[in-house]
Amino acid sequence: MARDCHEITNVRSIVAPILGILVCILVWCPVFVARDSAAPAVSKVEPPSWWAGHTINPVRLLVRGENLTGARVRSTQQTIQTSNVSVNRNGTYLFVNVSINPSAQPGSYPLILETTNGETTIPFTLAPSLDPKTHFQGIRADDVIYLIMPDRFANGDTTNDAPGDSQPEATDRTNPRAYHGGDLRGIINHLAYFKDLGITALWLTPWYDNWNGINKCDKPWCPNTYYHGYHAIDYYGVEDHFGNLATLRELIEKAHALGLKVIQDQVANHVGSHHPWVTDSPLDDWFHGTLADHQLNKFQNSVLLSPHANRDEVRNTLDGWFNDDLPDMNQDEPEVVRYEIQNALWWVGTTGFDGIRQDTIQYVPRSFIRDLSNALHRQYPRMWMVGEVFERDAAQTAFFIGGHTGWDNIDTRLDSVFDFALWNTSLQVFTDKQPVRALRDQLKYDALYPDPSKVTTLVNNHDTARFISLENATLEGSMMHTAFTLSVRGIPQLYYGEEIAMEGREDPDNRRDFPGGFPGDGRSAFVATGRTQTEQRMYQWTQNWIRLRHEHSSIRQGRLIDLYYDDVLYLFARQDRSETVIVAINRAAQEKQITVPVGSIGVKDRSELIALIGPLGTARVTNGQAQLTLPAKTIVALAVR
Ligand SMILES: [Ca+2]
Ligand SMILES: [Ca+2]
Ligand SMILES: [Ca+2]
Repeated sequence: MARDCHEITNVRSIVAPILGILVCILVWCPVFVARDSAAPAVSKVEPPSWWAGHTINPVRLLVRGENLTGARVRSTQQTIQTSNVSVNRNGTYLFVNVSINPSAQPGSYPLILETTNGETTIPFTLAPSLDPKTHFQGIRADDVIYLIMPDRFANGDTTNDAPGDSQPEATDRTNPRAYHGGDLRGIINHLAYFKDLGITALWLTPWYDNWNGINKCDKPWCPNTYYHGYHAIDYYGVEDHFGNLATLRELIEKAHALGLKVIQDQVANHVGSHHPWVTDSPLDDWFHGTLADHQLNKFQNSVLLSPHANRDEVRNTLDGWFNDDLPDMNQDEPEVVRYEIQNALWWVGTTGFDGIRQDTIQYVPRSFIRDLSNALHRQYPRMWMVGEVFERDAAQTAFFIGGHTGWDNIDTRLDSVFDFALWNTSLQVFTDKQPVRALRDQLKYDALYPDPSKVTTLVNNHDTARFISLENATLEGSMMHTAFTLSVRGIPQLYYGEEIAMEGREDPDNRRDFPGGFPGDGRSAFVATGRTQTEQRMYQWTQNWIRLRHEHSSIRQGRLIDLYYDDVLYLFARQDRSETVIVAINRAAQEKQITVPVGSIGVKDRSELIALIGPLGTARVTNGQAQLTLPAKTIVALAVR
């Protein structure tokens, strides 16, 4: 605005400057004065709290408001200091560094924001730190993870089914794309169920606040909602359909008290299209592109692996908007990197959970994955993050796991990736589409991983059809697939309902309500008496294999050694210093006689192989071999004694 006045007064005449000044005073300046005279206002502070003695210090606040142009920010207390203020072009976002003296005590530390037109307060608090002995525990191969979609698991609080601003048809259990009413209270109410099954960690799909409106379109699936949680409108908010921050903290504390860990689903790659940043962003380059002008991500994912890829294909895959709809966060902008790293750490420190699942991690720069991993581990040494690299090619998943340096000289330091390659092979094998030896053939690519025991193996997830609904699927196949996932190397992850062989084709059919979780359900699969015979058989089987895993360190941590493989059989050992367990798969419709070369894994003659799971007698080892008769269409486990 000063420039406008200057241009008008810069007229080369004697009269013009006077006229110019008069125009400024009489016409233009009152307009600007009126606009400028509005007092500053603050509507959101991110993060709203932080900690003294934190590895990130100063913390950089992002303040949303109005009339922030020219603002200064100061602290009224000696123990915290402000610096490096910057304000966006519209005067609607302000960044400020806050340095916290390590001796500062928890409490309220409001900051004063001043412009020439007034002052206001930026609320900010220092929180007490949670006990690191009982929080931030990390995930390891001793754990068994259970994935839950909160909206579809159990409705423990009907008062939050339709928050004030939602339309009636947004909550509709007959519409697979509407909210169904499940929530955090429903999960709290069923913690004992997970304990009974043997689960040690719960992964919840995102609990960020999502838009409560309904998308209308001319497609068959409309109207649809964001019940799934992947379209955040507030990186610091809890979805109001699920509960609030207090409910979330209660869930995590109660889960911890029972020995259950919790994993947050984070989405650094994108936000939802209804996020306020879309129409007014903190910086011009906050996103890759704008709503009007951006690339569509073509998902050419292999260009991320290839050292020979061209720049345009790589930029499309990193910068393109997911589904053309989801604003892609620009991690090439340092302010975005700081914002997202602080956000990730704020959730950990505020709620005390134990691990992170990072959505679509391929689409953020590898340098960002590294910086985020380092920041997490620096503050919370046991913290664990698994990345979704949804690829059936182990070369690509292995490229993203930490512990080795890629051709780009980057070690992502990422703790784990999902093993979609082995998952896919297991689905194929146990629906008779590939020979059983394909399991061994896939596992040989473990050579690509710095430590294959760190991958996360999955039975299924919320983006894939349920096992029992696959072509050629049988209950026996489902049982073998689950048992294999629970006995092979890695950290196993189940998906709610697979333990009762729930049906469901592609998304959203694979996200049906858990039976008994909702008011009015005719039966409850949470208890044995409410399960069908098939459900109970699958449940007990899953429970037995989880128990076996908990009871045998070799299955959790031991080396995996191939013993025998052909079109219908695969036998492998899991072996550590203290024990050897043999897992034997027979997919054939007949029982099979097999001579197992156990001498090759150091098992001595006259040892016995004793069945841990499965209808097998005891076999004695002679001349380094054991004769087994494997029952049809099942998987058995034997201990060496
Ligand atoms: Ca509810
Ligand atoms: Ca919401
Ligand atoms: Ca991206």
